[in-house]
Amino acid sequence: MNQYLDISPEVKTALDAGKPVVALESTIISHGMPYPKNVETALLVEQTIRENGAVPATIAVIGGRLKAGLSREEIEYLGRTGRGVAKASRRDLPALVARKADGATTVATTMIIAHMAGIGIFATGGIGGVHRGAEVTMDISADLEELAQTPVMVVCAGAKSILDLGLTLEYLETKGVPVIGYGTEELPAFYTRQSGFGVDYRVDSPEELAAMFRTQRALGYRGGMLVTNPIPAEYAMDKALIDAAIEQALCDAKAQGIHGKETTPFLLARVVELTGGDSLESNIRLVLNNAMVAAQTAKALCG
Ligand code: PSU
Ligand code: MN
Repeated sequence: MNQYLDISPEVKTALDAGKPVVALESTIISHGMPYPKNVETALLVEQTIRENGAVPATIAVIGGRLKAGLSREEIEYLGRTGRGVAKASRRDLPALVARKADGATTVATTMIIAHMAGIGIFATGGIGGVHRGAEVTMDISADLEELAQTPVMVVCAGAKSILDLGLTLEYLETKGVPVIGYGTEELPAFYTRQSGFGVDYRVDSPEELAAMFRTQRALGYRGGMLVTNPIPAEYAMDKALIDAAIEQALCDAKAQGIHGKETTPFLLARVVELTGGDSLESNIRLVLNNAMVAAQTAKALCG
């Protein structure tokens, strides 16, 4: 086992017994939602995974240790400290570990640590991708490179249109990452069920997701798989309303000169402010929905 990795006793017992485990990220806790909703949501996501027959492993860096499986206190700490905890993507791990610091893990880093721990499936809200204007800024999330090289299935609700969804799909195609629609032929756009872009394959059951992932492993591929699961219709947002908030958030980011790793957290927080919390409720619902599908798929993978 990696010398910097700590697997919680509950997660370790489950993994040793071949029981289903689902990884969860912590940037969504510290940088993706405001306190205390972030902590409530993180605990509710864990509960949803348990109710669907799997063990949750929330991932973070604490005191320089790579943690797979957090205590309630650790989740509370990450949520309360919020943006005071470093956002940890792939390039940040060496510094944080060497300095014995704390970090909230992005999709990329959660995949790295999940894979180290032997966890093959991970549920979250939305992934990072190719930003609008990336043909000039070159702002492309490290999440996409991680999907290209780390064998973890990521269950998300697509990506927010703070990104260029078309370019994000092109990038994933180039990198050989299968993009699966769960019960849909269209890429979901996080707050809404449709984006106007098609997915590579539609899959309608956890068993079929498990079969595809198993086959990807058996083929000897090194990369992962992206499962996009649309937000339940009753929680989807009005497209015009959310598009207007995103446009405004993008304008504000430009006006304030936001760049680099601050871009995504800034846009996420600004959209929540502009929509008066409606988008936060949708965000919570879609994460719970992804946790359910991931837990069911983790069970199918063990069966
Ligand atoms: N998109 C969301 N919610 C999030 C994130 C993205 O809708 O919480 C977080 C995830 O942790 C993701 C990270 O991995 O932002 C991407 O950041 P960046 O674009 O800087 O790579
Ligand atoms: Mn970026």
